[in-house]
Amino acid sequence: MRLFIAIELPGEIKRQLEGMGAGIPGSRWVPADQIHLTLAFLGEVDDSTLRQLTGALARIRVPGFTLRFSGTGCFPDLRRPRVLWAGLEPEPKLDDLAFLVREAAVACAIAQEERPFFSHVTLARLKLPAPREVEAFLARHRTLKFPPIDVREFLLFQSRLTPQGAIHTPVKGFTLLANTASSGALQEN
Ligand code: 2AM
Repeated sequence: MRLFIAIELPGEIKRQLEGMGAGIPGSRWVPADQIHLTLAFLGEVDDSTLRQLTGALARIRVPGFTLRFSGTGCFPDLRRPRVLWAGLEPEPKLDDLAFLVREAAVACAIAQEERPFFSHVTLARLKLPAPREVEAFLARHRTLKFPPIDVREFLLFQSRLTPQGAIHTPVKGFTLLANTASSGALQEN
């Protein structure tokens, strides 16, 4: 199975993010049903590794937290933009969660990127260089804001690649701690 781990976003916000895309040549906008906040990309995972991984993910202990959208940006830079994204205000609990999720993947021998986690929601991938249009887009959405999102769980998703595009299906959800006083650490035993 081709898998990734992500935080699901409210449907209304996904529809608004999807609707932002227009007027940039060579851009492929992520459809609402594929918009999420990726914590880790896993790639192909066999059944026995999947069992081990779900056990490791279930042992992660991070309190729930609130996500706040903040502005837009692009990767790798404004000169050659390839990915447009919506940004999020810094949230240490989200960083803890991404760290622990990736650590769980590595413990199951699933390779992870060396690059540190940078929280973002991918909106579009650009096939052509369009720096001027991208700059106008970023200026237009500099103050992007949505109501805060209470995050109570993260999800393991299957991504099936089809000629019509990727189909994402939740495989299993993992509930975050209700107690906001505890810190992001793996439970002992
Ligand atoms: P991103 O949009 O945050 O980059 C599901 O396919 C998600 O996994 C994508 O939204 C993408 O997250 C990430 N992803 C897909 N293919 C990937 C790859 N080859 N390497 C790293 N991340 C990937």
